Amino acid sequence: MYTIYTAPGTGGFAPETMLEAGNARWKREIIDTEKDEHRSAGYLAINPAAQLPALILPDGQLMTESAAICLFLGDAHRGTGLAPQPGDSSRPLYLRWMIYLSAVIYEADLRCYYSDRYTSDAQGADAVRSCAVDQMNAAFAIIDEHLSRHEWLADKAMSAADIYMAMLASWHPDIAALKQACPRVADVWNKVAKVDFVKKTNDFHKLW
Ligand SMILES: N[C@@H](CCC(=O)N[C@@H](CS)C(=O)NCC(=O)O)C(=O)O
Repeated sequence: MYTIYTAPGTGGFAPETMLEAGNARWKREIIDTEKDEHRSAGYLAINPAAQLPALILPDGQLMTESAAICLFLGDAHRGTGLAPQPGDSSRPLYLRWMIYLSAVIYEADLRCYYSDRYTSDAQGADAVRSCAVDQMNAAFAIIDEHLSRHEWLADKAMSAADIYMAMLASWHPDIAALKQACPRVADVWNKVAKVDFVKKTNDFHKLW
């Protein structure tokens, strides 16, 4: 049994779609960030970074980092077809975009939504936020250009990277502007949103 520490609307979304897709045995432990439960001693003992998601594997190991969890679950439940395997020509693209999404866009989201944590200047948060949105837009534009030549991020078939991208797109502070600037990102997001296990996960997360 997997246990995922999560909350609606958070980065638990992508790992949970992988658990659903893989028909894994799993359960949610909901951590209420509004009540600061992610900073409680109990949760810090699980994830000292005070972030969601965190996953306990059936053998008791802890995993954090949403992209790493998706990569792990994609390999552990490879029957889903959501993780191009070593030897598949799509594997390099898959790894490239998973890391790019997590390292560049997720991080820009954190600078946007927690901007006061990224400056010691009491007046600096607005500038951090606006710069983060510019960086998000530049990164989505790079992805959109890639999607002009590839049907999915990893080329031939939907992968965890497309699901992860849909999650990040849904967090954009101006979704109408994102869809207009990046129509191919919007198309992939639409296709991802129609998949049954994604819909089921979104019933809990309500990202869109
Ligand atoms: N790099 C981490 C980032 C996780 C993260 O920042 N999660 C947010 C929710 S989407 C969180 O825990 N926020 C609470 C806080 O930082 O106070 C990952 O990909 O899992």
